[in-house]
Amino acid sequence: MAKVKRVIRCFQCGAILQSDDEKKKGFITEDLLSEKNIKEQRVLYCQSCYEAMKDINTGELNQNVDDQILKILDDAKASDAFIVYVIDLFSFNGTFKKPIIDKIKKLPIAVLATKRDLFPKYVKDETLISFVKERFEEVGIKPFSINIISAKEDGTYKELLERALVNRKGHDIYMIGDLTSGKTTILNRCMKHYENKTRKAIRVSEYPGTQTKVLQIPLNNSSFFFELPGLALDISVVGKVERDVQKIIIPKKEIKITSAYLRTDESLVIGGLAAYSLTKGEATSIKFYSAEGVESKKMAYDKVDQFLNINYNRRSLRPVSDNFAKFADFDIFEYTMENDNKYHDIAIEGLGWITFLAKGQTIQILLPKGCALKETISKIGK
Ligand SMILES: Nc1nc2c(ncn2[C@@H]2O[C@H](COP(=O)(O)OP(=O)(O)O)[C@@H](O)[C@H]2O)c(=O)[nH]1
Ligand SMILES: [Mg+2]
Repeated sequence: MAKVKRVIRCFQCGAILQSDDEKKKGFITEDLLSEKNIKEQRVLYCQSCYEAMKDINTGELNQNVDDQILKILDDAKASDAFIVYVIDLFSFNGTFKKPIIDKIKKLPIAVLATKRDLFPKYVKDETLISFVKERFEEVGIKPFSINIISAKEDGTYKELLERALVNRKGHDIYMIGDLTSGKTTILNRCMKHYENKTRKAIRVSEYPGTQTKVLQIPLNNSSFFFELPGLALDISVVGKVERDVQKIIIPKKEIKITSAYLRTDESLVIGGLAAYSLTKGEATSIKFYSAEGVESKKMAYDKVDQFLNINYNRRSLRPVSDNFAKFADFDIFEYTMENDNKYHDIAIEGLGWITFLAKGQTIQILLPKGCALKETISKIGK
């Protein structure tokens, strides 16, 4: 009788893995191609794919920064402008783009964190503020101020406008923020309280020296408010899926919380887009935070691949994106948690996050390729 051996392929390029010839396709070191790794169905990559992917997520993801925006921010920097930085509280880790941060970090930055209404009432504003503050400090920004706001409450906008006008100390104001972070909503509310005391008109026109259209609002005869184009959501799930999928994953009302209890080798699959799996450690209660329409389902870890394959055609667990059809369209990362008995979050940018007590578990996350993952100590978790 012939012996049958399972052929193991690279999860990325599909090459058959071998550890005989480093110069040939699919090479992987012998220790990685061990019986144990194969038995445990560890995801394996050939050496050259692994090298090519190393920087993804652990280093810097492939973020596009519009040169024109950087050019505009050169002016902001040179003129000591006041920056209004708008973030969407549900998802803003993808907003931090190093070239942009480098231009603005020495300027006074007022952070407006929008969509407060997506969070339950019991979450205190101070909690959200300290979360935002930590994230900005991580990238080297000490915000001048942080305001937590919601379009559902009209009261705050007059005060915000007045404060910005005082704090700018006569300098221009530049508003930046991701696409769909809520800039237009804020501007519309503030404009109700704005009075044009100049002879200049409010207009959308090319920013001097660029081909980029910018909203310009005169503040007095020598200074302006500029609204920059929205920053691309290039490392967010939102930026990688079709419009109808975006509509499902962007929350419109209070975030849905799904509870699950994962034993070792169980997974919570999130539509056809992601999965959180407990691959090592004791059984763990998790909570998954997402938009209302995002469906999730618990299953055995070793059924996930097959399920995603079938679900791509059947669409029984939504949302499913046409852009994420096969293995190679996803990334897999593994977090080995501390054993600090504190609540931690692991967020998939634009899609949601899980919260759980860290007890040294290994959590594996499958997510759309090129999207950011962020692990933090939880502020609102329990
Ligand atoms: N729930 C909620 N939705 C908001 C809030 N602010 C903006 N939005 C929604 O977020 C989406 C993007 O807002 P918009 O102001 O156009 O963002 P912009 O792309 O930065 O100009 C729209 O669907 C808004 O209705 C808010 O405070 N709460
Ligand atoms: Mg807008």
